[in-house]
Amino acid sequence: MFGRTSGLIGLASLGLMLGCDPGSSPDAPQPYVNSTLPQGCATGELLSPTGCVAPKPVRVNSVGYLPERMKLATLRASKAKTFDLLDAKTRKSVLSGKLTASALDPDTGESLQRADFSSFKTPGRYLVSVAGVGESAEFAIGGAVYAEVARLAMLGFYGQRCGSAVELTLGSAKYAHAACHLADASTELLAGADGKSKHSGVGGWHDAGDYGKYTANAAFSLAFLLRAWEESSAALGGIKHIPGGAGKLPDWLAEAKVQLDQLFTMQLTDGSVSHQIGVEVFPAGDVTPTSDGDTRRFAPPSTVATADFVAIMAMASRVYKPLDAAYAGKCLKAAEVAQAFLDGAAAPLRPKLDHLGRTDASGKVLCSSCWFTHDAYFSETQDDELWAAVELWRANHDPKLLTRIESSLPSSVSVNFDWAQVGDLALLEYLSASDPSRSPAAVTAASDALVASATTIVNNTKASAYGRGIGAMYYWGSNGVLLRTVMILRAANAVRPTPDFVAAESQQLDYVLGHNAFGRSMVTGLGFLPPMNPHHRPSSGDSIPAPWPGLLIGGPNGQDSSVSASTPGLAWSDTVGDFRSNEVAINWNAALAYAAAGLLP
Ligand code: 9MR
Ligand code: ZN
Repeated sequence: MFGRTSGLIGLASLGLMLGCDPGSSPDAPQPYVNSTLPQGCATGELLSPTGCVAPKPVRVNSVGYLPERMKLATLRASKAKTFDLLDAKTRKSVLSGKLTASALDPDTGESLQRADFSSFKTPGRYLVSVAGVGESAEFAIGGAVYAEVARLAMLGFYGQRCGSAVELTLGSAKYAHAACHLADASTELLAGADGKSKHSGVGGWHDAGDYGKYTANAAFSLAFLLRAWEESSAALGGIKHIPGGAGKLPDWLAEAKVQLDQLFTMQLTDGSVSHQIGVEVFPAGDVTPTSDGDTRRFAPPSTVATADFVAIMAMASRVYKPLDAAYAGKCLKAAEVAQAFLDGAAAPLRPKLDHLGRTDASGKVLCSSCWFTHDAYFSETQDDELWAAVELWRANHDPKLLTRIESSLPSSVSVNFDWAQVGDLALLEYLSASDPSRSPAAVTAASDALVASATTIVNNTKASAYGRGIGAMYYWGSNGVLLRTVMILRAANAVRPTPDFVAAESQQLDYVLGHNAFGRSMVTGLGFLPPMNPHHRPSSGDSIPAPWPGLLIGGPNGQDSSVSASTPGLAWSDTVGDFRSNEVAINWNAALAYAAAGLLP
């Protein structure tokens, strides 16, 4: 009934095949220089939030390592045979070890040596030193190293808030914008009563470096935050990222509620859900949220958006119930109304976004691949309906729904799932339910699929120079895909506890925090040499040299980055025009928040 399509990594190229440049103005990437950035670092140095800094030859997780987990550092092949772990303050060696023999990393073409200091567990601040080569950035070893990662990831979401004033600080930098996009959104593309009525879509988060709001990606991102809360609520209660506090709810759930509240506004009178709020043509790269004056419109509804809405509202009803039963009830009702629409729909609704082409006076189409004509976050798969069914069943325990679900569960779990493979999320959510009415055979089959995927992730992690669970897959949003493997590993470990599943988890975070070919953190405002020029309009439009904090950039993209694809592991450039490797997006940040959440003390 729900069908299963694969879709795996065609995603990145899909946008290109459609002739679209999502993430930027449709016509061309818009490279430009933020003139407020201090220029002129010395050769060999890069700008960091604290000034010009030389990259370090020894690459580490520049935030830190948990005492009981793997601890790896990597350097270009050298004559050195040994390394030292130095106490950062005394600079005395606390551990000496052997470097591995050099080995070629095919992803980057670099020959590398590795230092393993996993056996050292004493909390403190350290660096890795290799005689004749140099040192790593400083990092911590400690039980709470991921607390700041989780807090910053949530601060990243806070900074993406739309429709309300936002003000946050990091160090001495103060980031702010007044309430934006208060006219959200025109209903002219909606049919019937919805097209005539005034309908406010204000609120939520900006999706990415653009200001669009997309139901499918909002729901997908929320699923990670809500699942994190269910798994780690005790620890997450201590994450305080909202300036001035959140009020009654814990900050984590208050942040998620900002987007859930906006999603209610996407639902139309017949229960269906608008695919997105967007513009015809993206504003220029340095337009701030409040100076973005283009008309924003509700897109017509889509099956994908409606099903994802059902799923996330049903999930939210479960998660918010203990804290706010009335809100939980409202969420469940909205989910049921949307599901009733889907049940009555004769055929899947595609978003039909292609009737808006800007024309000149003579009627010539000026922008044949306008943003709004692009099916952002649209996939032909029906696994969105499976995800909806699973979450609804977890809310209402309807046995008929369970029968349908169990006959439609995917037989495999993609190691690299993203917004277009929510069937994988459905399987994970099915397995996490404690409902005894599940068929033991279906549970076993789903567990086997999950464990097989986690085993592949472990094998990839072991084979990859930097411990990447998705190995050499480098495409649009690969950092998010990489961190999403943590959800598979964690879920697999819950059904079949396996030390390798646990060991591979933190290595994914190591990668985005500096244990990578660049030796740089890929989260703004965090760790060593973080991105300074993300494709993120609020960052480009303000006068602060460092970008808005807590945002994970998309990461190496050898398929369609502006950087050479022969060594895909190097295909990231910290330039504002490179939206294919250097944009930010809520589904990537959600994976970061989720991954860090499970590693808190
Ligand atoms: O994250 C999306 C990625 O998986 C797709 O390959 C890419 C092309 O379709 O689009 C990415 O999402 C972008 C979205 O379509 C529009 N806002 C910016 C998003 C991040 O680049
Ligand atoms: Zn806004």
